[in-house]
Amino acid sequence: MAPRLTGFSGNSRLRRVRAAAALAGVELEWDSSFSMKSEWKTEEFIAKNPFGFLPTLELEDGTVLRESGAIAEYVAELGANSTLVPSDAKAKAEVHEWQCTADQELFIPGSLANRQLMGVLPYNKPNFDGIVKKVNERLAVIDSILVNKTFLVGERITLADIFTVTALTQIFSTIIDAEARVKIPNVIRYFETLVNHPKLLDIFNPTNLIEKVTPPAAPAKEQKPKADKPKEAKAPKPKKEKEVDEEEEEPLVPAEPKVKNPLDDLPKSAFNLEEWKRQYSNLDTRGANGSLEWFYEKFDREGFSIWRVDFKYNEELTQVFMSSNQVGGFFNRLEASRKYLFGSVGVLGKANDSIISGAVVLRGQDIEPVINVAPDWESYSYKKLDVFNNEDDKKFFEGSMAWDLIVDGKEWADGKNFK
Ligand SMILES: N[C@@H](CCC(=O)N[C@@H](CS)C(=O)NCC(=O)O)C(=O)O
Repeated sequence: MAPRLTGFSGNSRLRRVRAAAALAGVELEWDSSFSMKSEWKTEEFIAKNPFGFLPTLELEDGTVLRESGAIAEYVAELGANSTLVPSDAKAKAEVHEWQCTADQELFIPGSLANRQLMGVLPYNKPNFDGIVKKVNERLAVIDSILVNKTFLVGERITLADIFTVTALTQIFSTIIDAEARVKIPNVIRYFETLVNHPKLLDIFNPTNLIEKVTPPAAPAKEQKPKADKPKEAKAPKPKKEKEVDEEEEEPLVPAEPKVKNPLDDLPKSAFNLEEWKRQYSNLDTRGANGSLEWFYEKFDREGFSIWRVDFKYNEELTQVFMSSNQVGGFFNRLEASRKYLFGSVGVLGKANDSIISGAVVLRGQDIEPVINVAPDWESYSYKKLDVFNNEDDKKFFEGSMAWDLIVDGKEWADGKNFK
């Protein structure tokens, strides 16, 4: 049985292993339909791979190898006559050098900066620009090394090239745009040679190089030195307090509000949001005795409202799992409104042709006091739904709740709940 590779297609770390296998002539079993949506973090999987990261390679004797670099190395050495890992100790160390450079100097900083673009980490312009500057400086060094070289170590492709090209695909598709790439012509020539290698063509294409880095449209507030005035507790608040908010540090998960929330002063409601969250988690969504049936029976239209949520910048979305992480980040930043909010938001469509859309149920009739605790709330548009009188609104709401929503032919691919 061929070793079984598990990982997301289009992921640079997975490509690293597949490229090593393709060049070394090693057959791997790999399910190309595997995606972030797949139910992979099972108890059984975590027992074998406690870090829970992908890719992994499961061998015939049950061993599960992790770390894409180590897996690529193992696969490269399985190949008969493979020259991907030189036998000479010095050349082998040089290959390792490049593995470290690719990971530590390009891939990891690139991923940290990209997480800021995706909203998984708070966007902080000086920090983002600082990382991109460092990465560009390193690319300039690599460019000078490649002036007279086709490959990085010796005269043939080695793992050094596979590690480097996978880091390049990652940063070129996220934080290093066309304007930066023209400054490194030798790196680009090298990159083109590798991604168009006949054995690698299928693995690396499409490369999805970005034209221009676009900072988040409504950037999360940058961290500024604290003002002298005493810090106010973070809580949903009316618009006018925004300037105060700008001066606060923004933790990834905001602290519990310590002041009384105006939403607590609304007339008491018989609809229990916490109970709805339990019903939704425990019952099938649709059908007789499903959670939607419960919802329609108990919902209080005066005390709560239902809203459609749409990301405003869908054209910037790339991989489905990255967009799904973005929704997760948005939900994390709504922590302070947990008592007043329930949400079911998904990524619909496929890589490079997707949208983020879904529905939320919240306390009161106005969305802003509940949602504006998330610094990026203005990156989404909101429309109140009337699920009791409007069939389209009802269909949309139910599709969002049941995770089978289709919008303009785009099917629900992955989703997150805020509970
Ligand atoms: N150093 C590891 C990193 C693995 C990693 O971060 N994998 C990501 C996908 S790129 C993952 O599994 N993310 C899922 C999660 O964090 O739950 C490697 O190169 O294999």
